[in-house]
Amino acid sequence: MEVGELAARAAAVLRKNDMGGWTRAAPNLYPHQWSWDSAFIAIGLAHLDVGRAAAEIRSLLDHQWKTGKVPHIVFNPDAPPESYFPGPEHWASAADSPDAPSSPARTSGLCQPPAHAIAVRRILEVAEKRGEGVAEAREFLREIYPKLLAWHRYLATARDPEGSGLVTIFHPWESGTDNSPRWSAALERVEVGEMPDYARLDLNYVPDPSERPTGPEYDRFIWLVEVIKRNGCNDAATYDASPFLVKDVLASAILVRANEALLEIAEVTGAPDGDRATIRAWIERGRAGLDERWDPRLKLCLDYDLRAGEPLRARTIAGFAPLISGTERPERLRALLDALDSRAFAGHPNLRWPLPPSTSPEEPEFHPRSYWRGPTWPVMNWLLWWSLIEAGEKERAVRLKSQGLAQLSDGRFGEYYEPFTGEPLGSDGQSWTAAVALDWLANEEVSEKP
Ligand code: 2M8
Repeated sequence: MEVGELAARAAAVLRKNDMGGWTRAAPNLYPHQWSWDSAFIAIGLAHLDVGRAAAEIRSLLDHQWKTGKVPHIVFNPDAPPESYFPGPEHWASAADSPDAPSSPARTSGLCQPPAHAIAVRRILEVAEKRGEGVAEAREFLREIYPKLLAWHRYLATARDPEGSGLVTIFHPWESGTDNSPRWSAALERVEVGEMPDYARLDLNYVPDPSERPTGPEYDRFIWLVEVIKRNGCNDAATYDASPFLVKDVLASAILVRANEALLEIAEVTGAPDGDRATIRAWIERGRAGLDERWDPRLKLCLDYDLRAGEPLRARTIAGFAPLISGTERPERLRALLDALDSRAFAGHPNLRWPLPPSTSPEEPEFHPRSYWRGPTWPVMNWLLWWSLIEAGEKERAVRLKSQGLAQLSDGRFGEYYEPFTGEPLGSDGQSWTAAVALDWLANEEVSEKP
């Protein structure tokens, strides 16, 4: 498909999923607003309408918790109860928490990787590049800065009481890579207790169950939600009680870059020097924390299980965390690029396109159709492309982008793709897939009005 046509189709996906000021993650499978999806969606929207991109982030942050937490889902009040599980009814106790937002729409009690400041800065960058909406974008940065600062402070404190620089998560959903083998060993240690029966709804929309998490995984997911609810969605209590307590290197790497973006936002908005010193310290601590989790044999960074006191050894896309955060060590960048090019990732000879699968095909738990256990995710390709540019690896970045666009050239904007056949899997018309396509295409000097 010709690039103008692809951009027009991507814009149409975002228009179709636009619920009036916020965007559902997918037409049927995900009828609500998801936190990190919104960040990528805003990046795509910036090329269509700066005001609408700002509204995407604003509407999410309108539901920020009093602790600074940005909820992983803001529920669509008009979505029928049978559309998504666990929905607002299941999370009703989250609304009862003294920390919950007073906004009328309900939220989940979890959070997701903090890509939002990266998106906010990009809204201004895109406006400046296009010469349109610059004043509006700057005004938005001023408005949103305190909320972003509170969000990052929450992650640096409530989610890192050890001061390790790494984000602690209480649930695989908080990682955004739900059924990744990253979490297998930690999940196996979780014993599911007594809880009410539940019915999954995701398989109503994705008929091939091999594309979604398994039943035993879902039991653990729902049990962990139960534990968090029983602890009143209170961070300190959940920290003490949750059988799943891990340091997430991907979220931590995104936080490092988000803090860099926040520092620039602080410059633009003239924030106090004290804030800037704090943000700089967070960046330093984040990079140092990731350094500690480096595995020289795998040439990847590993998550850490706080309950078992050991690293979680699985070769997944999250292992590229130091590439995403940026590293001051040239030899580490070299090692990461070698790993990326190797048969374990984008160099595997049977791939349809040389794009890194979410889990290494050499990993025993690799499954080419199963969600975060193998398929290629366009949003991850975007993140790696952007990270390669930040690392000064422009040629590689150009190659990755052109392969990433080739993958999307059928115009279906799948949620994820079978890495060997290129078949789109999960949901079609996935908002963040369309959004990253728009950002890539705009960098090809193509833009479309909504
Ligand atoms: C997927 O996760 C949700 C739970 O949060 C689900 O499977 O129901 C993940 O891919 C996650 O990263 C993403 O934000 C969400 C919406 O696209 O879907």
